[in-house]
Amino acid sequence: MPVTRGFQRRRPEPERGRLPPGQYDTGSSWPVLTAEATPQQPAEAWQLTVDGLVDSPHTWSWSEIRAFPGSTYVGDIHCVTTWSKFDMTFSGVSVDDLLEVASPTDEAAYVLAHSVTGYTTNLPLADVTGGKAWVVWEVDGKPLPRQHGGPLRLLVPHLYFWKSAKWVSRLKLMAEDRAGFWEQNGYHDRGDPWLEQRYQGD
Ligand SMILES: Nc1nc2c(c(=O)[nH]1)N[C@H]1C(S)=C(S)[C@@H](COP(=O)(O)O)O[C@H]1N2
Ligand SMILES: [Mo]
Repeated sequence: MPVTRGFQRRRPEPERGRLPPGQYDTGSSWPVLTAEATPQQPAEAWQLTVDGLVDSPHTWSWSEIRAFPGSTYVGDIHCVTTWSKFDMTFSGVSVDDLLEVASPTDEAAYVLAHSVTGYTTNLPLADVTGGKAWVVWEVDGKPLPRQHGGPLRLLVPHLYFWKSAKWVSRLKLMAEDRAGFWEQNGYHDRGDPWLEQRYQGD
């Protein structure tokens, strides 16, 4: 169907309701939040493993990861330190595509994401399936900068951004939930920005 132009009034963007409670718009700046030293391992040496409660544990090389059909997220991100950033474009592979190869067992209910640095973060399996999570290597059409988790980071934009592990190297599927780095240090287990789940007990 042809697109009708001209006489349709363009609706303004619905800005109201876009910021989760307690968040502000960081505008064009993109803060860097890193608890550890930035790893220097070259991209070509990068590997990504999906293991734990799966029928086919799998490790992909850098070139194998990038050979997956591409998948892009366009939207907002929300950091627990109260900044949100609108209209980001991240590209990589959908976690669904990785899990289709690895094939989680019936017992798998949680994921612990690991960075090469030792940083970890835990997620319910349901929060990384159904088109809600990616492993990305591009932002705004360019390689993901090192300080922002390049060459490879997890992206789970519907949860606070600490769940999006930078320099991701492993997704381990588990039957039980196991607290990651910030979760052990008082952050909320799930981290839904719309429910303002910042800290344990929120
Ligand atoms: N490996 C690793 N991943 C991490 C972090 C970190 O310290 N180490 N910080 C988390 C937090 S608290 C946030 S808000 C985002 C920050 O990503 P950015 O630095 O690209 O903005 O990464 C998340 N992933
Ligand atoms: Mo954060």
